[in-house]
Amino acid sequence: MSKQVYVAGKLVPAEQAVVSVFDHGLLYGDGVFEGIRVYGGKVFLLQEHIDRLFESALAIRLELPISNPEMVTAVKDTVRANEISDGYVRLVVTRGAGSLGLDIRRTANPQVIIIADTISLYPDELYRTGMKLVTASTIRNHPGALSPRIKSLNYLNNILAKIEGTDAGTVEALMLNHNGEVAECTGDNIFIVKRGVLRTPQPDAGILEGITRNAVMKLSREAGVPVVECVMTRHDIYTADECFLTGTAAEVIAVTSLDGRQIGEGVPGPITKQLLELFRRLTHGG
Ligand code: PXG
Repeated sequence: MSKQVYVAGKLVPAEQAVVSVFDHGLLYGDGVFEGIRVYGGKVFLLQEHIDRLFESALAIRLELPISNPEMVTAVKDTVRANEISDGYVRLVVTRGAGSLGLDIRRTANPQVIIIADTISLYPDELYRTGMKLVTASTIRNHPGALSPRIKSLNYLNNILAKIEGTDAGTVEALMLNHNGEVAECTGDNIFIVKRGVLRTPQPDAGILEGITRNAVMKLSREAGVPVVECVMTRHDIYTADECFLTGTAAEVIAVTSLDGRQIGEGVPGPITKQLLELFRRLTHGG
């Protein structure tokens, strides 16, 4: 069976799924996207992802050509057509083809693209041992320039930070905001545990409000572990009992050092392990 991609309102074989070289998504990173997991044939937290996509589009003044419920159906149809049981959906909306200029009034036909595929994950080993992080010198986008709450097609900010992590031999990198406070990682949100309380930066710290983040905060509260959204500095991470990241691809993964400094006992902590277990139960319908 050949891979089917949703583009221009229908499913077509992958090799026929194309957009114009004049599309402002390509020319200017003018568009929005989502990354969603499929577990056991079910699209995980689909409505939350579509709602965030519509909010990102609203924030960049991009009017989607299909409605929210139509988008839900299109994603489900694409997953089914590709017989994906455990995998990944990439949902992309571009401004559409236009002239070689910034004026959006000269663009037409925003493109909705849906790709359902397999996903490459961090090795199991990393979940057992925890990952190392370094702080990138590249700060997160200033919210007054381009809000990190928008999941836009312009990810250069994060890519530059990720390169710094790769250069330092880590798979993720910590990004600070314009005030020097902890924001998030390049594709994951960050949490610490201190004296039995979960702490994470608030949305207006200049972060993407992760859907995994929100799900883990709910699981934590239900398990009796309080959660506080607050300003965090690297001092809080260096002196934390536990640290972990959350994200669609990563799920929940322990962080055991930052900038070469050991965090807590240097191994995945008990609350981190409990939340990973609870999250995995949630993804598997438990
Ligand atoms: N922060 C940033 C900057 C992200 O891009 C997250 C946090 C976590 O959000 P969610 O909603 O996933 O819990 C993200 C998500 C990819 C990819 O292919 C990236 C993300 C998600 C899925 C795939 O690079 N980033």
